[in-house]
Amino acid sequence: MRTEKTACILCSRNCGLAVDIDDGKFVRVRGDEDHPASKGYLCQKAARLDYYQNHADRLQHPLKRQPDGSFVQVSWDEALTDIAARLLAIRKQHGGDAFAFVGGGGQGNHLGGAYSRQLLTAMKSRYAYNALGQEKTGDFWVNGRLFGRQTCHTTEDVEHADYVLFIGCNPYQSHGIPNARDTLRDLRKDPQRTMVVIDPRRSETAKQADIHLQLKPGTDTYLMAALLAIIVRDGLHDRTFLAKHCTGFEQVEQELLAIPVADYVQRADVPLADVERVARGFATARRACVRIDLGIQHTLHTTLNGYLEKLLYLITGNFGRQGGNNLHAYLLPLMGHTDERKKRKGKALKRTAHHQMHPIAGIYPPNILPDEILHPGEDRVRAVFVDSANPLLTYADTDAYERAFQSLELLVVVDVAMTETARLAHYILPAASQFEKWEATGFNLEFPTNFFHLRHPLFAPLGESLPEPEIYTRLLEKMGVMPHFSPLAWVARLEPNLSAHLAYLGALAAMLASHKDWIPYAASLVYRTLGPTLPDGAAAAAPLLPLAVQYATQHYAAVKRAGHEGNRLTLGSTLFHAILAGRSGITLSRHEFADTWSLVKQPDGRIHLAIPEMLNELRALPTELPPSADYPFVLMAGERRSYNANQIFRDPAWRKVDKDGALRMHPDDAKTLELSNGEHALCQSARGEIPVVVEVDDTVRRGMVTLPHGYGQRYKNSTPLGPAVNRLTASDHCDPFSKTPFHKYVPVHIRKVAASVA
Ligand SMILES: Nc1nc2c(c(=O)[nH]1)N[C@H]1C(S)=C(S)[C@@H](COP(=O)(O)OP(=O)(O)OC[C@H]3O[C@@H](n4cnc5c(=O)[nH]c(N)nc54)[C@H](O)[C@@H]3O)O[C@H]1N2
Ligand SMILES: Nc1nc2c(c(=O)[nH]1)N[C@H]1C(S)=C(S)[C@@H](COP(=O)(O)OP(=O)(O)OC[C@H]3O[C@@H](n4cnc5c(=O)[nH]c(N)nc54)[C@H](O)[C@@H]3O)O[C@H]1N2
Ligand code: SF4
Ligand SMILES: [Mo]
Repeated sequence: MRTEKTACILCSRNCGLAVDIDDGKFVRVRGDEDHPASKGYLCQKAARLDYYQNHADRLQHPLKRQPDGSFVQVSWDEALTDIAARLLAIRKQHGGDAFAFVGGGGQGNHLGGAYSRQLLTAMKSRYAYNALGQEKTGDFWVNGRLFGRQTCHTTEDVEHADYVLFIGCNPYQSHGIPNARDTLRDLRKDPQRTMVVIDPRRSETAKQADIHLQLKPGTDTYLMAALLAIIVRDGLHDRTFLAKHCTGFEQVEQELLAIPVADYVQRADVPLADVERVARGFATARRACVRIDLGIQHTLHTTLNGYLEKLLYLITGNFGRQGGNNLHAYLLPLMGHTDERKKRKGKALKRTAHHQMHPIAGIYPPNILPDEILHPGEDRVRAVFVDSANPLLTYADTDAYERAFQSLELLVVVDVAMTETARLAHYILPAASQFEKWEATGFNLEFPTNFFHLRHPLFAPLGESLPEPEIYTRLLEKMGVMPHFSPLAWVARLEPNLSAHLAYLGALAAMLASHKDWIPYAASLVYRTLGPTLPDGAAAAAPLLPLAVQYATQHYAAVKRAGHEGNRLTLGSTLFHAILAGRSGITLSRHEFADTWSLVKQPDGRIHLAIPEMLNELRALPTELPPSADYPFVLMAGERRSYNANQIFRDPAWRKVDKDGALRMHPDDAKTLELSNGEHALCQSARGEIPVVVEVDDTVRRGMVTLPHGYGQRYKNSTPLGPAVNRLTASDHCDPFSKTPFHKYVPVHIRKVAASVA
C-alpha cells in the first residue's frame, strides 16, 4: 500500500486527492491538503473512483470489427497501419471535409487533446466537434463580441462577493465554483452577504439561498431582461464604469428601457416585488457576481441568455474587481477564436456542407453532425474519430447518431471502456486510464490566482492500452506527415535542466521556421524529441514547455508574483520545472484585478456592449408557447445529482442511491397521473420514448419533470441501465444561432404503466 497525490477527474474542479493504492486499486481517497486550489476539499463522488479504474468494460487490446459485428483482437501495428491507409484513401478521394474529429477530452483529460488535434491538420479538415459545442459555444460567441476574442472567458469570484446571482446552476451538486459546498455555506451563514438562486427547481443550492426565484422553465430571458430593465430604469447602473470601460451602452439602454417589466416578470411567473428587490440588491451591492450554467445554456434563447447574464455584471460595473466577474489566463487553451464575420487567410470560415454552420471558438456543434454524415451530398462526412466521448449517449438524438455512425466508411473510437459508441466502431483503440498516464486539464479558469496540476501515473497501463500521445504520434508517423528523421535527436544527450531547455527551444524554433509544414505537429515532435529526456517518463508533458514559456512571457509579473524565479529568458523554463515537480499541483500566477483589462482583446481596450444580433433577438422576443396538449410536461433532460458523473463510470454499482435515475415529479402532477414513488411510467417526446421510475418530489415546479444526465449505459452489454435521455431529444430542438440543444426544455408526455410493460 502506498499513498500518492493525484486529482479527481469527475468534474471541472479536478480537486487534489491523496489516495492510498494497493494492487492496482484505490483503497482510500482523501482530499489533498497540499493542493493549492482545493486545499483538501472533495465531494462524495471522489470516493468511488475505483469504479472508473477497475471494471468489466475496460478495454485492453485494439479491436477490429468483423462483418458479423463481433470484434477481434489485433495488434497496434495492424490497427494503426490500416487506419492510416484508410484515412489517407478517404482524404485523397473526397478531401479533408470527409473527416470529422469528435471529443478530445472530458472532465479530467486534456493533455491528449494537444496530440489528437494534430490529426485534423493531417486530414486537412477543420471539423472539430465536442461537448463544448453543445453547451458553451453561445457563451463563447458573446465573449468574442464583447471582449474581442472568443477565448476571453470569464470567471466569477463567488468567494468574495457580497451578492451572488446563481442562474440555472446548482453548484451544490455540480460544483463548478471553488470548493462549492464550503463556499455556499460561508455565503449562507454570513448575514451581510446575499445569495439569490434563479431555478425552476428548489435545488440543493436554492434551499440555501436568501431569495429563490422559482421561475417557469425556459423563461430566464424574460426574467434577466426585466432585471436589467429595472436597473437602468432606476438609474442603478454604474455610469463611471460604463463611460470609462465600455462602448455602446446608449444602444443597450434604449432597448432595455423599452422592456415591459411587469409583463416579462409575469411570463417568468415569479413575484414582481422579489424581482425588484433582486435588481436593486444586486446593482447596489458593494461587490456582486453572476454564476450561470446549463440551466440557461441548455434552454430557449441560449445565446441571448449568455448576453443578458453578462450585461448584468457589466452594466453594474462588477467586472475587473474583487468579488465580481473577471477574465482569466490559460495555460492549456480549451478553445480558439473563429469570428464568423472575418476571413481567415483570405478565405471565409469553413462552413459545413449541409447546415452551412460556421465554427464558434473553433468548435462545431454536435447537434448537426448526424445530418452532415447522413445527407446524400458528395461532400458528406464519411470518416469519424471519437476520443474521450460517448456521443451515442451524450449528444442529442441517439437514434440519428446511431443511423449516422452506422453509415460511416470509417469510425474509430479511442476510449478506456467499451462504450455504446465503441460498439459501432470499425476499430476500437484502448487508451490507458487517467491514472495510468501523465494527464492534466485546461480547467484552470481562475482569477486572480490560477493553478495547474500535472498528474503523474499511479498504475501501469492495463493490458496493451496506450496513452493518447503515443497513439496519435504513431498514427501520424504511419500517415507519413511527421518528419521521418529526428532533427532534434541531439537533445537526448542533454540533462533536463534550464540551459538545456533554452538550447532546445532555440533549436526547435529554428527548425520550425525552416519547416513550416511541421508546425501543426509540434506536440508530437516535442514529445518524440524532448519527451524521452524528461524525468519519470513524463514524455507526454513535453508540450507544456513551450506553453509554459508562452504563459510566462504573457503573464510575466503574475508568474513571478506566484513565487517562480527567473528572468525574461528563463522564467518559462522554471515554471515548466515547477509543473513537472509539483505532485499536488502548483500556483501558476497571481494577477492583480486591474490586469483584467490586459486580457480584454478589443483593439480599443473597451468592452463593446452593443451586439446587434442579440439586441434584435431581444426586441423580437416571442410570447412563449405553453406546452402542447400532446406533451404537457417540460422535461429537464439531464440533471446533475449526487451519483451521476457524465459517462465516466459504467459499473452501476458505483451509485449509492438513485440506482434507477428516477423521474422527479411534483406531488400534484403525480396525483393527477395516479403515480406514486417507485412506480413505472413511459416518458415520451416527439422524438422517442423511454421507461422511467417515478420519484414524487416537491422541489420541482408543477408541470416540470427531471431526469438525470449520465445514465443509460449498457454495462457488460446489458440493456440500458437507467434513462438514456437522448432517445428523447431531437437534433433540431436547439438554439438557431449556436445550435446548442434545449435539453432543459423537452416537451414530454408521461403515462403510467405496469412494471412488466416498462
Ligand atoms: N454530480 C455531477 N456534477 C457534474 C456533472 C455530472 O454529471 N454530475 N457534470 C459536469 C458538467 S459536464 C457540467 S456542464 C456541469 C453542469 O452543471 P449545472 O448546470 O449546474 O447542472 P444541471 O443540473 O444540469 O443544471 C443546473 C440547474 O438548472 C436548472 N434549470 C433547469 N431548467 C432551467 C431553466 O429554464 N432556467 C433556469 N434558470 N434553471 C433551469 C436545474 O433545475 C438545475 O438545478 O456539471 C458538472 N458537474
Ligand atoms: N440530454 C442531455 N445530454 C447531455 C447533457 C445533459 O445535461 N442532457 N450534458 C452534456 C454535457 S454538459 C456534457 S459535458 C456531455 C459529456 O459527454 P461526453 O463528452 O460524451 O463525455 P463524458 O461523459 O465525459 O465521457 C466520455 C468518455 O470518455 C471516456 N474516457 C474516460 N477517460 C478517458 C481517457 O483517459 N481517454 C479516453 N480516450 N477516453 C476516456 C469514458 O469512458 C467515456 O466513454 O454530455 C452532454 N449530454
Ligand atoms: S466530483 Fe468535482 S467537486 Fe467532487 S471531488 Fe471530484 S472534482 Fe471535486
Ligand atoms: Mo458539460
